[in-house]
Amino acid sequence: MRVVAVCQDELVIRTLDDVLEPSFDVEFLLESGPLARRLHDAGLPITVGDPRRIDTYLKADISPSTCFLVEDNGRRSVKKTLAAIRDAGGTLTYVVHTGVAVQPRNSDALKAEFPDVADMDLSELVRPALVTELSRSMTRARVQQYQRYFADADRVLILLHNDPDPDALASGLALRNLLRRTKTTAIIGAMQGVTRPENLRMANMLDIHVEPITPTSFRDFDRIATVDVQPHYFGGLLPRVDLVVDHHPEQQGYIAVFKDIRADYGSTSTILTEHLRAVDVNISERTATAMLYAIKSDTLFFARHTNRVDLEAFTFLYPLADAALIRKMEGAEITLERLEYVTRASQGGLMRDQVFCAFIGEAPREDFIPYTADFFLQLEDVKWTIIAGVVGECLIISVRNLGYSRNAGEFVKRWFADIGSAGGHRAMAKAVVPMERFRAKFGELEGPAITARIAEMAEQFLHEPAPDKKKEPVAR
Ligand SMILES: [Mn+2]
Repeated sequence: MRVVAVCQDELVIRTLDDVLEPSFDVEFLLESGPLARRLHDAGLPITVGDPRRIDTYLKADISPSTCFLVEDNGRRSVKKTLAAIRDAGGTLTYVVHTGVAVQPRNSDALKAEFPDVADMDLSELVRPALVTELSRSMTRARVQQYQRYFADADRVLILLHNDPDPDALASGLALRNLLRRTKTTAIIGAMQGVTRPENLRMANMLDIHVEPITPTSFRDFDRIATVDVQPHYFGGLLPRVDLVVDHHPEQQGYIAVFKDIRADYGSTSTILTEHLRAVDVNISERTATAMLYAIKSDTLFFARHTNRVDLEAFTFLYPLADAALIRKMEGAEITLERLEYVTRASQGGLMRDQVFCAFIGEAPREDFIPYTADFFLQLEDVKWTIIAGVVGECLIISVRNLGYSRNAGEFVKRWFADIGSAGGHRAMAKAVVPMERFRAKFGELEGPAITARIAEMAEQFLHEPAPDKKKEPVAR
């Protein structure tokens, strides 16, 4: 495509020449003068002519697909230039503002006279790249600090939460990568272990070994980092760590030498993608695949709480990852066992105002409850799901929503914080309440009565005015 750029400033000309070549066939139109001669002698495609005269363009042999860039540096009106281009038959015209910020009134006046002309602001074009680059340098400084701090350790523990999910597993790999360590010098560990079938499949397919860790083994490590979880989660067993990288709301009650907590990010893998990019670490296909899967899974493929940065990390990782392997890892999440709990929920559940609630009775494993909550969120017309079930002595309540309504974390805190642990994100939350305490607060309820009581809680909560935004505790 041919581009005729009408510019007056050397920096703008040289920059545009650099940027547009070779994708565009660019030439610069300048009035005769020392700048035109100098740039011409330097080999730039310079044409000399008066940009305010029609015949300058007629001579230049323009076609309807010629694109015009007219620099407006604020020193001299570009109206005559725009009129000449228009009268010569130019149709694709852009004004590039390079001077001090455009006065809206001038811009409006220009718009009124030349409605087909599009506006661009050089500073707006430069801003996104520059801001990203500069914030990356802040991340770089932070990453280099913790890299140095971990460098002399013999053994490092990267601790995940008790039932590691794809984000935890991928974050473990990513941090090990950032610390430039192997599986013998940086252990990825968890107090319990991977249980959900698709998470086990991921760990197997990507060969991620999660070592069982006990609180007494903490002291065998020279440095400890937690990813996708903060130390308070371990209930006082881990009062001090060296590094925390997490996307759950920030908690008090522990000491971390370094931390990077960004509660507005959709996954911890998103944060760690930025760390990896900031220090230019080579990302293996395995790590990229794990991280891409983690972002997909933590954001339900961007269906819930997703930040622009999650999309950026996804875009960055996608060409580095094995997308076919991700499809295999996802497999069919549905198992006969899980279907059993989905069936229970569908038989005993209540649907009111796009809120689906169900008590599914006893379950041998906790993951049946969030699985059922996720499952019903796929239903047409469902915006909230609240699924409760009994595992051992506790009632587990999993809450999911589509992320643009009231906060799920606030819901569980509103009803359960006083009798158990309760917290979470805007779009997903969990409460764990000893059955005894649940009955003490809400009465001797059984089966359908529990479903009905939970539906009432939802109705009441969703009709209460939303409180001011505050920091909230986390739970899974
Ligand atoms: Mn996560």
